[in-house]
Amino acid sequence: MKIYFAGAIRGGREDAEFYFNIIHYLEKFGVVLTEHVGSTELSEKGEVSRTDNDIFQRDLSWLQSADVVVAEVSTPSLGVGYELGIAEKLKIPVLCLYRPITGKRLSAMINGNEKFQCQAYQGFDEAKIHINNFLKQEQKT
Ligand code: 6IA
Repeated sequence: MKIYFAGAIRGGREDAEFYFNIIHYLEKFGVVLTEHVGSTELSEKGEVSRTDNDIFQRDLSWLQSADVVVAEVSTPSLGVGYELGIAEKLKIPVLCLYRPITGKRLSAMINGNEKFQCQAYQGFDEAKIHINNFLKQEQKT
């Protein structure tokens, strides 16, 4: 199974450790195409050795080849929102994980889209349950 993980980069790296843990867990189920998104060494500046156009082209072709998309959407990110819109158009199943934070609400364009499975979680154990349920469903189809 090819898994495209999406998480904020220039949107902010506050949740990088969550991304890292989720990616590590997803690797039990298949290949995570976007493993670098979880790198705790990666700053908001992102990959300096590639141009933005290289990054865009590469990520888009990975997304087109993905069987499923898992996104951590607690930190708002233009790039993640764009990837989710494309995934929907490509009919790729999407799981959006987020941690409810007082005073912040998930965008209605994500939470209100019935094609996405949006699941709140508090800790990593809860995130793992959502991932198991989502991938079990997708492995059956
Ligand atoms: O708008 P953002 O930068 O927060 O968008 C983040 C999303 O766009 C992620 O889910 C990535 O798949 C994609 N993306 C944005 N910037 C990069 C990027 N920059 N490299 C790969 N994917 C990117 C370079 C940093 C690299 C070392 C991870």
